[in-house]
Amino acid sequence: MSRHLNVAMGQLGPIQRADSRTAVVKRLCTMMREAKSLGAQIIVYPELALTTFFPRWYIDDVQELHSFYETSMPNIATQPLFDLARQLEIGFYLGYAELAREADGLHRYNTAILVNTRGEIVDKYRKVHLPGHSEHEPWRRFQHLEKRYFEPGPGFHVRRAFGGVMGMALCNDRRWAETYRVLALQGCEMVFIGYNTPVHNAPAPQHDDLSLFHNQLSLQAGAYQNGMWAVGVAKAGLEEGVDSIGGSCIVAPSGEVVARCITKDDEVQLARCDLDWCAVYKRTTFNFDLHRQPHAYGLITEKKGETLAADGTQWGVDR
Ligand code: CDT
Repeated sequence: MSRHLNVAMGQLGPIQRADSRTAVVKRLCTMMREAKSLGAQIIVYPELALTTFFPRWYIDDVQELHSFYETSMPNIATQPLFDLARQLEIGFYLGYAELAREADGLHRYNTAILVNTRGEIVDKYRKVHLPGHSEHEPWRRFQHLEKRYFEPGPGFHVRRAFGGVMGMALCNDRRWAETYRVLALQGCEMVFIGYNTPVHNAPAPQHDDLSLFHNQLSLQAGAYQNGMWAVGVAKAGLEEGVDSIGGSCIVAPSGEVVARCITKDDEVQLARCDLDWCAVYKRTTFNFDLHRQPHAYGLITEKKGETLAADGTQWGVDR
C-alpha cells in the first residue's frame, strides 16, 4: 500500500515594499494554477509570503509597522487565494505576519496556516524560534528584528490532513533539531517550512558562502533523523537591496532531495511523496520506542549564559 501526496513548492521571488497584497496574491494564484496543472494536491508557499521581509527595517511608527500584519485570515486581499483553492480543490500552506487581538491585548506572531482542498483553514502554527535581535543595531547593513516584531508561539503540533500526519514550522525553526524531533515524537510524516534567509549573516559573515548548504543540510538531517518528509520553500532573490537564498527543496525520509527550485524567482516544482516511506525509518533505525534513551537526555540543566567555553566565553551571552 502507498499513500502518495503530490506536493508543490510555490517559491516566491522578491516582494518589494511598494508591492500591494493584491499583486502578491495574484502571483500566488498563478503558481497555484500551475501547481494544479502539474497534479499537485497542495502547494507550499514561503514565510511572510504576503509582504516584503519587513524585519529588515527598524520601524518606530506602530501604525506603519502594523500595516505589514494581517488582522484576519482570510481577508479581502487573500480571499481570492482561498476561493481558487476551493475551486481547484488544492490545499496550501501560507506564512504571514499575524496581529491577533486576544483577551489581554494585541499580540504579534510570525504565523503559518494550513488550508484544505475546500479552502478551509485546518491548522495554524506560530513560529517558535525567532532569530535576530530586538533593538536597532546601526552597525548592520540591514536589521533582523524578528525578536522585536514577534513573540514566540506556544510550540509544535501535528494535524491529520492530506492523508497523513502533518507538521508546520517556519524558517529559523528548520535549523533546530528539536523542531523535527518534537514533531516526530507526535508521529509527523511531513513538515512544511517556509523561509526568508538573507545570504548575508551580519554577526557571522564567514557563514555567507555556506548559507545554501546550511539550508539543505538542516532539511536533510531533520528529515532523515526523524523519518519524515521535509518541504522547505523560500522567498528568494534581491528584495529591497537584500539578497536572499532560494534553494527550495523537498526532502524524503531517506534524507535525499527529490525536487528542488533552480531560480530565485517565482517557481513551481513538484514531487510525488509517498507518506508510507516514513514507516521503514520509524520502524527501524529511528524507532523511538526501541532505541531512544530519554533517561540520558535529561542530564543538562539549562541556565542562560552558563555554558562556558575553554576560554571563558559564555555562549549564551556572546553574539
Ligand atoms: N526568517 C528567518 O528566520 N531567517 C533566519 C535568518 C537568520 S540570520 C538572523 C534563518 O534562520 O534563515
